[in-house]
Amino acid sequence: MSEGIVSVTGLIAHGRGEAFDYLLGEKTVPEAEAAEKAAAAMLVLATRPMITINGNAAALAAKELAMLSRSSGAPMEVNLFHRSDARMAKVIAFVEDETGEKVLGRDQDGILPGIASDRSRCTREGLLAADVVLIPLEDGDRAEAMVKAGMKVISIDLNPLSRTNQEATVSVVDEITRAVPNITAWVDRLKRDSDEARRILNDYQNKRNLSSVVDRICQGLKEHQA
Ligand code: PTJ
Repeated sequence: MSEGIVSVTGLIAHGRGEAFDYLLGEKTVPEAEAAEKAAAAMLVLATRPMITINGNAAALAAKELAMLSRSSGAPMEVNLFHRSDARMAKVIAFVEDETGEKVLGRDQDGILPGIASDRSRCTREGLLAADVVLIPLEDGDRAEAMVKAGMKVISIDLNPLSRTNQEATVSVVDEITRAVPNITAWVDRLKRDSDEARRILNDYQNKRNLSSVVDRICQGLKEHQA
């Protein structure tokens, strides 16, 4: 945050994430594993997958996201909620320095419909052309706008009740630095087996998976109380 990569509200979001991670035992729960597998299947079956990165995702997992980008062929694009030209340049430079990869976002020539002001800005080549988008630690309005724009959305968000997770096509309730390498490992396996990827997606039910995470948290709390 002191370097201007994470916003002040982003720091608060990290704290919220830590609280949910604590409730989940700070580990990848079986529901997260299932969602990570489905996320990988969706990425390998996509025509134009892409990864959108905000300040939080950049600070926590730039290197992990770049590995997923290389493995899945999904380009990375920086999109900021608390946007200024200076912060855009800073976050893009940070991700490029950390990863050695080129990142989209310098030339925001597109508008994601349905959200106000600068938050709608993105690239035509990246986000607007995508059919499947990975959105780690994303805000609910932007997630909803992407779904309305017809994109399939994969969220990574530790709060199973967040609007982002409720809107997403595949909701990964796991800590970003555990989730992304798990998704990458599955992409590496599934990219040679699209039949298996299709089977995984057919069997996967996002709403049921999300309810099961909530049940797991409630059960954990009851056991703690007993
Ligand atoms: O960098 P900007 O300007 O684009 O700002 C990004 C904001 C702060 C707007 C963006 O991160 C955001 O919308 O935050 P929210 O709405 O608080 O959503 C972030 C979600 O990520 C929350 O539900 C947190 O529980 C969750 N979260 C926090 N830390 C982690 C996490 N999920 C996975 N891994 C984490 N480490």
